[in-house]
Amino acid sequence: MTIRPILIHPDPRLKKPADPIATFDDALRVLADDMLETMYDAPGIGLAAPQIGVMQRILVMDCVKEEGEEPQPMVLINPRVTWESEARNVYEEGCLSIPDQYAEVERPSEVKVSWQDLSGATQEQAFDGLWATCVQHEIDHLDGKLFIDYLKPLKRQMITRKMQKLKRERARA
Ligand code: K1U
Ligand code: ZN
Repeated sequence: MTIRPILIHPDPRLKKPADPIATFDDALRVLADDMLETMYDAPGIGLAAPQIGVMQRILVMDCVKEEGEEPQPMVLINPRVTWESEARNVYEEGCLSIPDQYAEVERPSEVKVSWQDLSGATQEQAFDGLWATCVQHEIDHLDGKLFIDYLKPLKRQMITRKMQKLKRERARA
């Protein structure tokens, strides 16, 4: 398994919709393993393939945060929201592609998601709480959308400028 570098905003690959996956082979299993290792190493609770520069519709997540609790890694391929609740939830979101920046985002508090697993079989499950927030944040990545796109333009601009500065500093180091 390999820890892959995570792209930092702004990057054109983070703004582009990813392509559906049609081939369920060993290369896809390697990609999923690498994404899980990259997510746990970061550390994060989710990761979408475009964040490591792979423009395919696959995401991983594990929202079990408590020490000592059994990890619950999930791999979702070609995921889509099939139902969303009218009830909304506000959560202070972060993003591995926008380090150290957090902002409140309002989303449906429950969603039903359909996806394919690594064997290509279709699965469907309802998510709530942090899992619901996370799966929506990750599906947004597959559609080229970032959590800062929900913010007022001034706040978004401020965060983008901070990230441009961070990238310049990292390039010099
Ligand atoms: O997609 C990503 O950039 C990962 C992101 C997912 C996410 C966080 C919060 C709300 C919605 C989606 C992260 O994992 S940021 C890091 C983070 O939240 C975290 C890290 C360590 C422990 C607990 C949480
Ligand atoms: Zn993110």
